[in-house]
Amino acid sequence: MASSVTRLDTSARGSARASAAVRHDWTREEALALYDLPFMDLLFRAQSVHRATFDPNKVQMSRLLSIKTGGCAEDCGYCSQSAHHNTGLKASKLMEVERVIAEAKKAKAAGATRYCMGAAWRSPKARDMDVVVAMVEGVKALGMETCMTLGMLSDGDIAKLRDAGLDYYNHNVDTSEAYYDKIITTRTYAERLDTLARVREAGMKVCSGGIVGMGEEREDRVDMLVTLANLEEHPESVPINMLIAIPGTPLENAERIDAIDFVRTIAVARIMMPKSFVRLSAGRTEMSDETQALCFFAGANSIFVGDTLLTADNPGEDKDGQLFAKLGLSALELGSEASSDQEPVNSAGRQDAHQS
Ligand code: SAM
Ligand code: DTB
Ligand code: SF4
Repeated sequence: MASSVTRLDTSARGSARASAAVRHDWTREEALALYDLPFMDLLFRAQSVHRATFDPNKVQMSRLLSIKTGGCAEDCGYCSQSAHHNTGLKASKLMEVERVIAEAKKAKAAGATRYCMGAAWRSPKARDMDVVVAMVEGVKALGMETCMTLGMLSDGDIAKLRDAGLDYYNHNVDTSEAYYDKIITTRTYAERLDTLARVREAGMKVCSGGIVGMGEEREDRVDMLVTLANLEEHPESVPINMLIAIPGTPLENAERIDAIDFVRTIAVARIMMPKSFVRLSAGRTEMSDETQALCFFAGANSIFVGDTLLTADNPGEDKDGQLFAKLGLSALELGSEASSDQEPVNSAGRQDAHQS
């Protein structure tokens, strides 16, 4: 390992452009060597990779809505919505389309560009599909990007969502394949990968990431990132959630992940998936401004906004407004994403200096 650390260490000081190459052949050893780099080298390298593609002072903003809450047949050990756990959450039926559109309008007014609708299902029932299709069409008509997370999908469901114009489908791998059965037993890792592959095949954008802080080892964190980075195409969006330990779930007493380890996970995701949006997702209410700032420096460039996620709390507009003002961050507007063909610029419009 010492030699690969040295090699990575050297390239950390090399060209930001070269290190932003998109690869799909990452090994666990390479990923671990990145994870174990001296923190300053890791962050410098992640920030260099980040600047090769993105404006480092812009953050994409998504808003979540739980369109069907609780009573879920799956046994995901972290989840407030599983019928297997006693979390005291009140289950509800699928929301009415008009209400979803009204909520999406509010989110747009508050600055969100993408509306993510989540349902506590193992997979949607046929009768639900007409309703979710109407939701996609209604939210799209507002001029927002749409994302749904509905569990596993049949090919028919996928075609309906694609034809409705759904932009992103979220389906997380959640953790490493090795750790997975400590967390979920009712759905396999292979089933998750299969759903992701079929969504991609149908031409939709993929949002896939996972959770850290579930008692996993650092090997599990990097294995999860290797799985994501070695997909045929990188997910356009990679949510990294910090476990929100929910009373009544099997993970209620999980030991909190060290903030530096969380930042390392974000940095490795940024380096391995250089052109993807890496989302600093669940768990921000428990993070200091300083931890979040380090996550942005490590290459996170997307967040969930608003005071709720699906069932849990999120910092909300005022707190995020203050944080963004302190850090000089601002919202990424729709259609303004830097593409890999562009010269990287910072928000002051200057081209970033590249080292050679
Ligand atoms: N039921 C659908 C599914 O699981 O495919 C969609 C909704 S589910 C809540 C979406 C993702 O949210 C999960 O895969 C997990 O990564 C994340 N998540 C759920 N509960 C969480 C928690 N307590 N802390 C952090 N992340 C969580
Ligand atoms: C993702 O990776 N995180 C979001 C979204 N995708 C669907 C969900 C976070 C849920 C946090 C716990 C809750 O609100 O219940
Ligand atoms: Fe159900 Fe999704 Fe929660 Fe798992 S994460 S229990 S599938 S709502």
